[in-house]
Amino acid sequence: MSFDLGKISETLVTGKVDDLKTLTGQALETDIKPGDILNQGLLPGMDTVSQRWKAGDMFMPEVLRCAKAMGGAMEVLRPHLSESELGNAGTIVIGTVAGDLHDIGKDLAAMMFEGAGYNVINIGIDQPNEAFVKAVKEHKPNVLGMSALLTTTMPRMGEVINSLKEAGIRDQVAVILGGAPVTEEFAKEIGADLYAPNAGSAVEITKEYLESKV
Ligand code: B1M
Repeated sequence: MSFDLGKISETLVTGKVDDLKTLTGQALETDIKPGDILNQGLLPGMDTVSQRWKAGDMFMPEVLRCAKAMGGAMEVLRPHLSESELGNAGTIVIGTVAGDLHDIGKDLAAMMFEGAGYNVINIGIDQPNEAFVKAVKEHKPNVLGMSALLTTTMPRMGEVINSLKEAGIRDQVAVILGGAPVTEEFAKEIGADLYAPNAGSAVEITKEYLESKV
């Protein structure tokens, strides 16, 4: 049975959650490999979303719908993906720092990372500094992502980096920062490795950084 994976990409871009789940299920009934459904159907769709968003051709509610559709499709697909097809881009621990309840941008970044093939451990909002350190020790991610939306909570990011140093694990993980008030200068100043102005670029910046370290 032939199946056009382009239809999966197109449906993802329209953000139709149920249609995308149905199509993903139909693709699984063919002889197409689950990894190809991800790599040739879903991920190119997320790339398009990311590009349109960056170009200003798509707005936040639409992007969130697409990310939700991606999440739904991944629920259908995940049980069929082998370990090597799932999360093989790396592992990222991501969370919002202590005192900060904003999670929309952080979750969007998490979904973008998941869509790009990362194993994502989302530790949530209002996470004390120790929770980040604990998660890094436990999951040994390639990347630690922190989000802050308040100028009053941004200092927690530097504190987490210092705690990683004190725990002797700073050099084991790349640190990426995001959130509306965070800037590249701030990220450099506190000793983070990377800064991403938006969720789509976070994935690209991280990918380039990890590849440069191989
Ligand atoms: Co609040 N809030 N809020 N808020 N809120 C802001 C951030 C604020 C700018 C509004 C304003 O005054 N104009 C202001 C902060 C001022 C400042 O510090 N400079 C503010 C304030 C003051 C507050 C309260 C203190 C209000 C009060 O109670 N008096 C309070 C604080 C609560 C707390 O956290 N302790 C508060 C509460 C809330 C709600 C709970 C009501 C709600 C959050 C709901 C939720 O997140 N579930 C809320 C919201 C929705 C906002 C605004 C309106 C929208 C934030 C948002 O979700 N944007 C915001 C005003 C604004 O930004 N225009 C505001 C959409 C989201 C996709 O963007 O999060 O920036 P953003 O993420 C972007 C990038 O930054 C980046 O990618 C995303 C997509 O491009 N990114 C990452 C983010 N994290 C990343 C991580 C990465 C990579 C990229 O890798 C790790």
